[in-house]
Amino acid sequence: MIRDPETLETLLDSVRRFVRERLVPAEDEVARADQIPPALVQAMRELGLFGLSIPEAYGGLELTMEEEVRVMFELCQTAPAFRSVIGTTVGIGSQGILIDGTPEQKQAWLPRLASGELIASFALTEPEAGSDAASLRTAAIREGEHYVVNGTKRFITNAPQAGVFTLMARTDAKVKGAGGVSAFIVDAKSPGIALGKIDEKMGQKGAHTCDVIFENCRVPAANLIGLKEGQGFKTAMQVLDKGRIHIAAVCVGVAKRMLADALRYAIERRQFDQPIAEFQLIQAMLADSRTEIYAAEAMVVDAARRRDAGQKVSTEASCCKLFASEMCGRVADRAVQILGGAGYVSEYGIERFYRDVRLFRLYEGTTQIQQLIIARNMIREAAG
Ligand code: COS
Repeated sequence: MIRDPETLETLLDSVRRFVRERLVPAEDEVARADQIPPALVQAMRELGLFGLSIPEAYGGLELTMEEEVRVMFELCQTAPAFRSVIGTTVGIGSQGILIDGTPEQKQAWLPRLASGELIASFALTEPEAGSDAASLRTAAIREGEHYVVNGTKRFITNAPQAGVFTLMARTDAKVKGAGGVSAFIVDAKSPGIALGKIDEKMGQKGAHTCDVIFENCRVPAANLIGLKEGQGFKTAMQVLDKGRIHIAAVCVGVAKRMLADALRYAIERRQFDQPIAEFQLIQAMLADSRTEIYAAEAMVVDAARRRDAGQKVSTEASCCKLFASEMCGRVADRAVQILGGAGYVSEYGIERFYRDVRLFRLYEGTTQIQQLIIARNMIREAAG
């Protein structure tokens, strides 16, 4: 749903200009330094990017899902590490509070997230609980007006910068699966939280992940999301339903950029006395990429509209994440192929994108987890 086309177009224009004038020129330096310059983060705050999905009542822009994905199509036509700065705050880090938090919890945290004063991270994954998220072991044991948290979370995006974590922990040790999991809002400055060393990743330099270790960390009982135990897994799954549409939109944006670079190269590069874009085998790669990007974009917009209409979109979100992330991998591979030797050397930037986009098929649920969710939902629906 688009509420006001003119306001949205103004925002999209500002984002396009920001990407073109500030982010694209900084791509190489960010990759080299493994750091996003603070001035760019500040510019993102000023553009309102941290508050895209947060209601206006809490200082955000309150974009609908359709508006949010359209912003991602534009913002992501550059190195995906830039999106990551705002990604967890716009998405998985804040949405648990928004979806299931009490009015007091929303009031306490959302305004500072919307302004970009605080960065939110989502702490679900553990060393022994990745795809099987319901098997998580981090314990949160009630002691009076607090929960005492012990355990380790792994690969937590933006943890080194986080001001607040949405933490999934087991409040009932006797309940082994999803039913024993609760979600908490945890102030990152709480005593008893330590960060592991920053992970050395294949790509997306500038976006940081690390372990978050909780050792007798006392979290106020008032920070239990929704003040209800045992709801945390469902909260996390609803957060991921939205997150997966968001990531699919990110994939579309990055794929558009890679294809634009490949097309420009194919038009400029001459072999056998003509631009390589004239060769049909190159044209096939360009055309297949354009077609798949169009398909993914149409899927993402459709899923976003369905979510805006209040429909349950678990299946559609997984379809989008699966198709768009795999599509993005194929487009990256073709872009390297079109650039040939130049695609393999750092100077042209395509090899960086090739490494960056590999993550899309892994995080917020692997391709295989999306397949499993889609098929399970189909079987469930068929059973009525
Ligand atoms: N919305 C609301 N509730 C949901 C839901 C959703 N999308 N998906 C599941 N649930 C509920 C189920 O209805 C069930 O509740 P009941 O017990 O009341 O029926 C509960 O949650 C448990 O669900 P389920 O039985 O499907 O859990 P499983 O452990 O079998 O599997 C998968 C769940 C595999 C789908 C889940 O663990 C998953 O998504 N794994 C990947 C995790 C991931 O994406 N990690 C990335 C880290 S974040 S970057």
